[in-house]
Amino acid sequence: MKMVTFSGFCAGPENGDGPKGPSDGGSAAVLERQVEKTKTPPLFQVLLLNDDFTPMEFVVVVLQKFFLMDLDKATHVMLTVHREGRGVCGVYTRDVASTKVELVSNFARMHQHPLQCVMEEA
Ligand code: TYC
Repeated sequence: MKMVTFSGFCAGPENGDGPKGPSDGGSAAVLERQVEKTKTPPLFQVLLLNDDFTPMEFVVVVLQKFFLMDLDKATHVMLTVHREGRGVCGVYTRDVASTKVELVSNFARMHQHPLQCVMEEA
């Protein structure tokens, strides 16, 4: 969405010393046109990657705990990752996505699983 605003500035010599305009007896007007561009922030997918060692049950717990999925949804996403190599857990702004990646990675490391969680622009 683009917004256009005008900031008007009018000045004129109050004591009559300044330059005189051709028709207004000495006042000057400046109009500035400003175009404000509002950009929507980029979104990032958070993904889990498959590996051969992380237990399926652990991945389901991760999806429930950090991505607020119910058991059915978490099982479905886990099986997608298992079969296809990767799967989307959610789409977030940069900071939220980055925090999820950190939390999941730390949780997996804490439990000594090699589970990889990454983010990429949507
Ligand atoms: N492939 C793992 C297994 O057979 C399960 C798994 C699923 C691991 C998803 C990681 O992101 C993952 N135990």
